[in-house]
Amino acid sequence: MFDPKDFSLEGKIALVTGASYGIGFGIASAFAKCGATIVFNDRNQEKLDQGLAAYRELGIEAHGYICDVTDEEAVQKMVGQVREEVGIIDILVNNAGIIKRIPMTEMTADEFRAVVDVDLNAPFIVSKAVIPGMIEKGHGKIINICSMMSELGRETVSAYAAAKGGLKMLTKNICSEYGAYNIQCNGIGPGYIATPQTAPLRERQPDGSRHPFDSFIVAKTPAERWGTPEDLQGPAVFLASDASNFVNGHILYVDGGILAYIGKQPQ
Ligand code: NAP
Ligand code: GCO
Repeated sequence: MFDPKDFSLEGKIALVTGASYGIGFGIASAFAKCGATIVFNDRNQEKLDQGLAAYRELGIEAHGYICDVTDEEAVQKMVGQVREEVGIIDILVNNAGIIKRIPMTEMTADEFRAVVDVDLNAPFIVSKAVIPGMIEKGHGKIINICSMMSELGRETVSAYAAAKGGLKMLTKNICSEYGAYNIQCNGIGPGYIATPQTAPLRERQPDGSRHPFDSFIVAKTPAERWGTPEDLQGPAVFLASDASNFVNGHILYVDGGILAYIGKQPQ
């Protein structure tokens, strides 16, 4: 029988990677409001301290760790430390991500690898570290932050699109491989969200007018606006909660309708 408490995250421990600010911070804050204990990481002390202060401002006592998610040894160490200091992780959000906007024929193989390392290899590394604890506990939720680029391409983002397309399939594979252990692995595919990652696409022109890409996104989105990290909070809570226990291997696009829309017709 339906119980609204199924949406609660009371008593759950959630690790959100790269969550000092941006989408990760928004998702972790919502989890905390629903009762979860928050664990997050960043690459350096300064950003970690900024994150801890931002959580405190919202009344959230988050646990912060310095860890580069591409470093398997460091990730294993962090997950072990979290287990000792906080407890076994129930919810993992693979949020940390980077983008390099470079035309493919000008991109070096090292630049391509660097993007794939953070956006695809790291979700594998962190999930691998966390899944054994979830099996031990008898349940687990993994949410991979995918992208419009899990479905679509565009100029300059070959590495990002390849990684986010791969992340969609890693999501389906974790579902396939660990669903029998009561682990649900789903993805969220955000539309264009106003965060530091997309700031260059929204920079004002010297004459004060909108960046052409900014206007393009507003025109391409039926909601006629950029998304915010807050737009992702409800969907993330749903996928982290018992309310979604039979939802597995799904990518939930939260995009104001971009993927449904062919775009404005020429006048
Ligand atoms: P953001 O503002 O650039 O934040 C990214 C976060 O990831 C930062 O905290 C960053 O930490 C962290 N990070 C990057 N590399 C890391 C590493 N190796 N180890 C640990 N942390 C690392 O990005 P965002 O817009 O919030 O995006 C969050 C996620 O959503 C990404 O996966 C992104 O691809 C995805 N996404 C974004 C959009 C969008 O429109 N904004 C849309 C779809 C999907 P530092 O401070 O140390 O750099
Ligand atoms: C870009 C953007 C996107 C978004 C997002 C869309 O340059 O096209 O950065 O890739 O960040 O992932 O869902």
